[in-house]
Amino acid sequence: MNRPPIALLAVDVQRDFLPGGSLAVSDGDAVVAPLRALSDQVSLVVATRDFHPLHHCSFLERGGPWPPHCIIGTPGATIHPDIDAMADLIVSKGTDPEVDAYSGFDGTGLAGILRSAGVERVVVGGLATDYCVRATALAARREGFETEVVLAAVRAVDVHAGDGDRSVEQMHRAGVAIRESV
Ligand code: VGL
Ligand code: ZN
Repeated sequence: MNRPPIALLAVDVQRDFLPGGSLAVSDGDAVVAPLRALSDQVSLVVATRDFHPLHHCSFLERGGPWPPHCIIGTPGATIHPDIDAMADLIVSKGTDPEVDAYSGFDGTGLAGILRSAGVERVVVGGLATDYCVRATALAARREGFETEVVLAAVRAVDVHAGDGDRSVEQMHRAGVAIRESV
């Protein structure tokens, strides 16, 4: 018997989260090379994207915490070309103007898709450690997948100093395996 397929979840590697973007994560482009290397270790690559309509409820103008970002149809929403090229599947989240979604499992059907493909284990990287990576990894674990986060392949927003490190601790306590490098 072949071993069950492993999926890489490349979270929100989009122009607005990369240096120069509207919600740039510092050193965010450092995740691309490790994600490319990880893609060679899995049989399925899923890219998630934050995909908001104009005037999304998470934007400052609506009393939300964030500047406008990843607006559908704008360059800022586009996935980094290297990640786009290796993705077998792209899932969009945060598309409802009235609901924010940090997890790639939130309203996307991703858990069912992975189970249908026989996936039991997921490897998670991307942006940002303290928001969408954290939410996606915790949801994967909750959905029953063996879940691993690769530190070389994530970067944090760190609105408050230490947010990224605290998120890693929280994921670890929730049963997510933490791997340092590819
Ligand atoms: C994210 C802030 C707002 C993320 C998405 O992808 O981590 N962060 N929307
Ligand atoms: Zn967002």
